[in-house]
Amino acid sequence: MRGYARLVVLALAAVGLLALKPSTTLAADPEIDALLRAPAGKDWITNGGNLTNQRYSTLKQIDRTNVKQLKGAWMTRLKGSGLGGKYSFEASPLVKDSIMYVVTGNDDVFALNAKTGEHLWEYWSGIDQQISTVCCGWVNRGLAMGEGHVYLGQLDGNVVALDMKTGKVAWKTPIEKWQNGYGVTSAPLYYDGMIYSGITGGEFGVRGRLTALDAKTGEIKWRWYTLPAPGEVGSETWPPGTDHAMRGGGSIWNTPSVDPELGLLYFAVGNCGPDYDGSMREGDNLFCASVVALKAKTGEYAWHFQQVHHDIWDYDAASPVVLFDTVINGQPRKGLAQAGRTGWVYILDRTNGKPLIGIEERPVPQDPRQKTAKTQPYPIGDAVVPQCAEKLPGYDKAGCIFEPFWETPVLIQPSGVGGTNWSPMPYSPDTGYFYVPGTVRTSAFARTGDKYIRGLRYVGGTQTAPIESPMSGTFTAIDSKTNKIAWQHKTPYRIGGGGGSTVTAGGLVFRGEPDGNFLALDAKTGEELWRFQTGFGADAPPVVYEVDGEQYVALAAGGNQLQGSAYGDAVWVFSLKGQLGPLWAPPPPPKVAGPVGPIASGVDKINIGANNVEYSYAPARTRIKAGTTVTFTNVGDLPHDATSLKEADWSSGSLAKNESKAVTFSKPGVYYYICTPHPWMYGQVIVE
Ligand SMILES: [Cu+2]
Repeated sequence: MRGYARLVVLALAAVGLLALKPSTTLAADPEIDALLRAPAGKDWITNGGNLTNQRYSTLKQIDRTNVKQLKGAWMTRLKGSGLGGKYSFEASPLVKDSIMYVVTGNDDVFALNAKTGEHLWEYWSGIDQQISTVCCGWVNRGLAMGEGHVYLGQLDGNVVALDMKTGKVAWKTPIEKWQNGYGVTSAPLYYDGMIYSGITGGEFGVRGRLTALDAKTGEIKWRWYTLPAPGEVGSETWPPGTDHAMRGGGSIWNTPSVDPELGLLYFAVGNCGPDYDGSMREGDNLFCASVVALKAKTGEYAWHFQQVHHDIWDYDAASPVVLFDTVINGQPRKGLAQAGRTGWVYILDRTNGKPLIGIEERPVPQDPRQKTAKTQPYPIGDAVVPQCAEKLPGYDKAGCIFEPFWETPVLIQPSGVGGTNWSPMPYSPDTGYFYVPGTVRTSAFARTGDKYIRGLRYVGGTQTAPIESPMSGTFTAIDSKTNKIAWQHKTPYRIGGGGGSTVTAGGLVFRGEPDGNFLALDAKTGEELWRFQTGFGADAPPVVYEVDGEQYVALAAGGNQLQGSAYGDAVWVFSLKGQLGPLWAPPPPPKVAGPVGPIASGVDKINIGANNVEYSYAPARTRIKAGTTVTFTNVGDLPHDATSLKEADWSSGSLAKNESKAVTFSKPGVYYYICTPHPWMYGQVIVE
């Protein structure tokens, strides 16, 4: 209890910080409970730093004046775990009592000495390498901690508790089956004897949910479905007499936050399914693309705010919800903020879900075939990315954020992979700013209509960046009092999809870049103060901690499948006494769109429209020897082709369903190809 009492004093002394009051009844793990409620300091015990998800550290040994001296204290490799093109390394390491716990994209967990990097124990998940329902890279965004365990969710649908001392499995509970389209990629939240876990699968026709488990035993205590059954709150926003809501998506991609005083748990809900086809699901489609508050103990619905009505653009709310306290018009207010794929930050009153600064319902363009909503919410303030697409050759139409589309492709920004995706958004009580990572990209949207088949992709259309169209990012400080831009950097790469940052009382924002650079910025002005090349894609959000009076900043560096950044299995830790210098820069990620994903080696059979993805090549990229004959087979429903983009020197010709064509590649080179009637489909053959 000594640690508990000390932390309470610390929490109460931290004037101006959102110090959540200690519980009146004894918590299941009093020490962790006190740490969760206090501003993050010596330890970093939960994904977002504490229950607010602010990612704000009170440590200030490293500050604006000395950050230039920062060097590597240690770097370690994680034995090849999660090392490869299919993986992303996006986890925030946790640190407690000088031990670091980190999880890789293969759901393997490592305990390290936080001062030296020495390996203490490891947990190898052994997850099935054939999981076919991974939407967006093999990734795990982090761990939770409490009652002597570290907790993780796995891509195979299991939630697992490990003994903190040994890494041995204490319990393992399947919350769903990956074969049904489900998986877990978010860091769970431990709070007062419970583990809260989201679930993914919005692209596989799932019914999203939050699952609460007993932290001691793994027993499932309750589930709250993001898609209402008939008669439940929100069911009136789905067509009556149909079961579209039961496969309507609503993933939870992020770690919830908690206000213990209000007894409320908050999280954001992802896109509706099928993603791009709203024709059969007339209505607002709650609780897709919403922020939801539940009673933390029971899972009872408290309130919601829907960011996008009747979503047909894949506008997930995917970044973690952030709690903050503020003063507006002289009144203290309890705030909540979430950065959306729309490019806006949604700022709400967390007691009731009402807009804190103002969000207006405005009329938007209509397409009756898509059953578009009449109005959409427009937050007052600034968007962090452009919200209108520019016209490109080959496309008839370019539109803005809520432009509808049908079967002819329409270019739209920010698009369902723009704005802020999974990257977290920190908040500093010192500056009053949110630090918002953004992706700038155009997508061509088209509706196709998919048949629902359990466990297969069910997206109803496509959104693809036209080949060689530019992609970049923004990093923006948004003033929490006005929702307006305080400062903004244009970034060379997309940073809204992975990555993220952390802010400190030393007046610094730390953030990584997909090209391997790790940066420190002045939190007030945005001025870049320090930069270090980690040698791998630096796409994970950093964390800050202290051991033996020395402050450290840690970053997982292992690249990101969606960014195309250099993969790795490294954990870098920095301090003022560090001695390690930078590594060579890895190959930078692309700045224009093209085929993404791992490059298959020696594969000479390419299927078009496989796995229920009509507009796709699988594998999209292959590397072959000169002289190899590649067979293109159309297993989709529509006629497609594969035609060399630049040379126009080879083509499969139009292939009807189940037709094949062999193409022999005799000359070495890098060939991009597209489908002539569907130019947003593309693939790559590398001939060596
Ligand atoms: Cu095609």
